[in-house]
Amino acid sequence: MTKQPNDNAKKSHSSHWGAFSGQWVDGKLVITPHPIDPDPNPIIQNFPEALRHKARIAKPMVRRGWLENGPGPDDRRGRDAFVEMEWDEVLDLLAGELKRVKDAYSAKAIYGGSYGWSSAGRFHHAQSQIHRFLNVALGGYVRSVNSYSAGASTVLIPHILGNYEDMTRRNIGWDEIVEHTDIILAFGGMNTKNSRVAGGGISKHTEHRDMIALSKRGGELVLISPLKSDLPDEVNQDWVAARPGTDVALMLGIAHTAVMDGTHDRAFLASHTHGWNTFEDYLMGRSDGQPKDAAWAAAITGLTADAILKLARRLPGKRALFVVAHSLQRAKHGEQPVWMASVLSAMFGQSGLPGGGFGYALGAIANYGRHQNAVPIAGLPQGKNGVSEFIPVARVSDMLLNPGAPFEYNGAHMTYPDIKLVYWAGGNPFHHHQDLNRLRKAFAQVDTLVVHDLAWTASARHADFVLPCTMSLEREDIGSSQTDPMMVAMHQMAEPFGDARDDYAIFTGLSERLGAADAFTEGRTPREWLKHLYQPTYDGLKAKGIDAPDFDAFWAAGEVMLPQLPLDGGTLRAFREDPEGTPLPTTSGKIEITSDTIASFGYDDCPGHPVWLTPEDVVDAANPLQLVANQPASRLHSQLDFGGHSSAEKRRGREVARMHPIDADARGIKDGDIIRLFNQRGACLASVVVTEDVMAGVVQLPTGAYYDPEDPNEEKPLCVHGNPNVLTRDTGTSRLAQGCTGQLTVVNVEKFTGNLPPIQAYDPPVPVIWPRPPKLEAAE
Ligand code: PGD
Repeated sequence: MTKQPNDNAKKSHSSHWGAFSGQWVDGKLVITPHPIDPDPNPIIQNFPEALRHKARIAKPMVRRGWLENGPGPDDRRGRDAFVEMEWDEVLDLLAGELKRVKDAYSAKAIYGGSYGWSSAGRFHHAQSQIHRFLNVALGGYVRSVNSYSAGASTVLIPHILGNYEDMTRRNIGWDEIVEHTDIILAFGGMNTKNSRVAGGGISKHTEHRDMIALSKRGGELVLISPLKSDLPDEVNQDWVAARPGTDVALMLGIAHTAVMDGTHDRAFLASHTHGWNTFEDYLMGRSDGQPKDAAWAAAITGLTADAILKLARRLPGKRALFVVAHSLQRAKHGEQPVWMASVLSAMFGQSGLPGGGFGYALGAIANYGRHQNAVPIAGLPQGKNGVSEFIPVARVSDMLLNPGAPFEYNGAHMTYPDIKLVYWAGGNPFHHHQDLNRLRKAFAQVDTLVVHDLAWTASARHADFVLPCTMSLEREDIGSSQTDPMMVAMHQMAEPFGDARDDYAIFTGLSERLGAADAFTEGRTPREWLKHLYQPTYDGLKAKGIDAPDFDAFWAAGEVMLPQLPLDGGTLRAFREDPEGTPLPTTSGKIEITSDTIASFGYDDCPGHPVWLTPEDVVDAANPLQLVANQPASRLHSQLDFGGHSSAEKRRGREVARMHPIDADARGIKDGDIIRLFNQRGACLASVVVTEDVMAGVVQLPTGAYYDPEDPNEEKPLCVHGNPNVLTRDTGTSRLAQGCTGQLTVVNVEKFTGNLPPIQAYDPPVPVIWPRPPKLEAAE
């Protein structure tokens, strides 16, 4: 493998946020977006400064308390010292601990869900690596299902429409929208900061261009969001600022108006849907005495009844598309807006039409609304998991704090497993999970916590074993996603930082010690794996008669273009055209406006048809503002938070919150001040931008600033950097999906007038000198 950090050649590479090239010029790494990208994501500029940043982890470390006392629950995690170790020593120690847990409790005591986005390369993809390792070397692990992105919709959509992947990836396409759509109601918007990201990589960011093309053709885009920035300014003529979390009430108001006006498509409802009458009884108030009319919706949403009536009356006769962003369902009762948007789509007879109907998370990620590749792409086989137990991914603290406790999920009565060892690679739970003070308690419960990361995330700081891994720039890989036609040869551009190793090398070292090296590596070096993983793509291209480059030619060229399939509207369009011949894979074979299956579960927090449910978090005297904790624009989640672009977007080193002048004035807060956001769960600092682009009553603080507790010895320390997950509630969307609800909560805000505490989140811990355990010395 070539390792030439000072080689001046331009080298191809890729990330979830775009394809690019890197070149060393005068000792500096210069990153240039791929020339075919019309709208590159500026966050690729986080790479150069991040590469050798002090926040990188240089050496394996083990927590002193773990070395002193051995495995076991310990609330010193996150505030303990670390001891540096050499790789052989740390791998021996960890392999021994893995074996101890497996022998004493079986693989059912290992939680390897290890949720997280890690990096774009398909071979070094950390989730695939860790799952393969745990399956092959330890016989399996307790896994997690679903995602923090789409926890509610992943469970709901199969009940009401069919396969989740089919509905999100094949139902609606941007090409058809540009050509056919008359009006988009974008609930939660289509913010290009989100659609500039695609899992696995992306060569052309086209959503912005497509929205402008639609608008130029006369298509209308209506933004429904508390944040004006959730749709590009050029197409944002119609900002409907409904209170956060009230979209279902607005949708019901629109539906009620259509029924009163007689503008709903009764024929389509009769031929293609199941359970309209039950829902109509609810909508019109026949079953509960409350018509969901515009006046009712106005009181909940903060809009006027007239505005709701007018919005409803813009839809009939038009090719209408109802888009629901991921963010709407990342909240309590998040199933409801997704379900209700599908009902609106059916009511107006739009489901399955080109450019019409229901676009779940369109514009919330660039994997959706695009053509699918016609040939397979690389993916590391993960082996077979011998453990059947799982949790919905966002229930991790519940699991660790309540072993053996019952919980409900999608009609099943389940029990939380008793976890002794948690193994994380490629994710940052102290970024992605809610109520971080509760998460700290949860991580204090386990015997052992292992984290591989490239940087000192708070997750790494809470671990017992911290294993430094390479960044994608420091290794070779293949970047590819099923929805992008460019497969990228990700060339190595730099030597590994310090003693960092690839996740693959770390797992190989552990597999050797656990007697599973051959099974894990199959005898291949990383380069041989890349060749192996490229082969199905090569074969697929050949089978289509395409003059495919062999691996060496692909590697030398830096990329290969893959053929793509035409948009076909997926199963929903086929169902629309022939409801009897090609039924949907739902219980009734139709679009389920009422689901008898969900009704049979008897969940009051997710009954058998969409309903308005009052959220758990409502503003009151103690917490008078709604907090929107959304995705950041300056990085992907918490990745490379310390990079150049992310750092430049902060003010006084803090993450930037935004609030309306009315709320700022009421608190004596001025643009540029440092504010303290707080509620019963925790508190954090942020700098503030005062702007009318955020509706009054709302404060917005994006996720992703590294958690930075001022005094980790406190039960609820102040995060001095601006991580909103110290404030969010750790509760599932409902008993149906148990999805993440991190998007919304309620808080209070005040001007921070104390001495500004320093940012320490990027300072590596200073290792302590510690006598090595006698058993290790004896083994030498
Ligand atoms: P990332 O910051 O992407 O966040 O949560 P996720 O855990 O995915 O974490 C990836 C980690 O992997 C980083 O620490 C990075 O350094 C590390 N990494 C990168 N490459 C490698 C590698 O090759 N090997 C290893 N071992 N590590 C690597 C994201 C999650 O957050 C998601 S998807 C969503 S949608 C949620 N969004 C919200 C939200 O909107 N609001 C709130 N309040 N909370 C959320 N949390 C969720």
